[in-house]
Amino acid sequence: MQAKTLVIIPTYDERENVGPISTAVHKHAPEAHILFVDDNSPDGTGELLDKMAAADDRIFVLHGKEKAGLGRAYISGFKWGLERGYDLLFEMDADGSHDPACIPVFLDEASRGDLVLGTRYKCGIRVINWPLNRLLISMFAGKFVRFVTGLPVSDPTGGYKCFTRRVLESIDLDAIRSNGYSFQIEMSYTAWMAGWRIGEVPIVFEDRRAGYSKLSKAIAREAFWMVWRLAWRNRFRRRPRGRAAEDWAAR
Ligand SMILES: Nc1nc2c(ncn2[C@@H]2O[C@H](COP(=O)(O)OP(=O)(O)OP(=O)(O)O)[C@@H](O)[C@H]2O)c(=O)[nH]1
Ligand SMILES: [Mg+2]
Repeated sequence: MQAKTLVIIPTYDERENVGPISTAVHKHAPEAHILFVDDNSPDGTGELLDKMAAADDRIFVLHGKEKAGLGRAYISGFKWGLERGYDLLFEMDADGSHDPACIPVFLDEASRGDLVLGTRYKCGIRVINWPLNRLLISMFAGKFVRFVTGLPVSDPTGGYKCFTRRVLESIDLDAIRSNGYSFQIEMSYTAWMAGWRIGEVPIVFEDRRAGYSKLSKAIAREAFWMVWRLAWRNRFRRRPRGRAAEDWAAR
């Protein structure tokens, strides 16, 4: 039987992007359901999503009251998906940076692993249309996360990923505190520390086609401090603990 798949897409002012992204998801994964989590976007994305959901029974929308950050949007999306019995829960940006053509590759890897991360930086660099300074910051941030926490992945700030249900069920979602890039790091780090097997698949990342970036200095600052906080939480231990460590070694 095919795994019940949910693609969660947070949106804030993504009016031009939500139509094309849902068409592309269904082109490559016709049976997947899509859950948009919109934070009352001033540009009317929420109303457009309601129309799309009314026209296609594979599309769903959650509405937040105000811009509460990417992390909060995903946490409410995960809870929604777990309550409704999905087996695989994807994270994907709305802006076209995460190519839905990769979904089948994630699905294949998820049949062997517990958490699958899209990576821009393993076996080469696959980032299109980013200014050099942004690329260097992103690559350096990845190295920094690995250096401080030991998390053995090549692109820990990436936001294109696929969780199996068991991983999300094992995580106390209400205890996940971070919101911006550090949300991606905190989720993967928490899964890894719990002993889950992490797989990586190569993705090509393209800068957003339309709309504007919501990245801010505050988000970068949050990520810097969160990395230290995560490492401290486990007293700078660099591998999963207890039974989890045995599970990890056995894999
Ligand atoms: N619901 C919700 N979605 C958000 C929020 N902030 C960002 N998003 C969405 O999260 C995704 C990633 O945000 P982006 O602004 O693309 O961040 P980024 O990919 O790091 O930066 P750019 O690609 O340069 O814009 C997009 O789909 C955004 O619309 C938020 O506060 N609430
Ligand atoms: Mg983006």
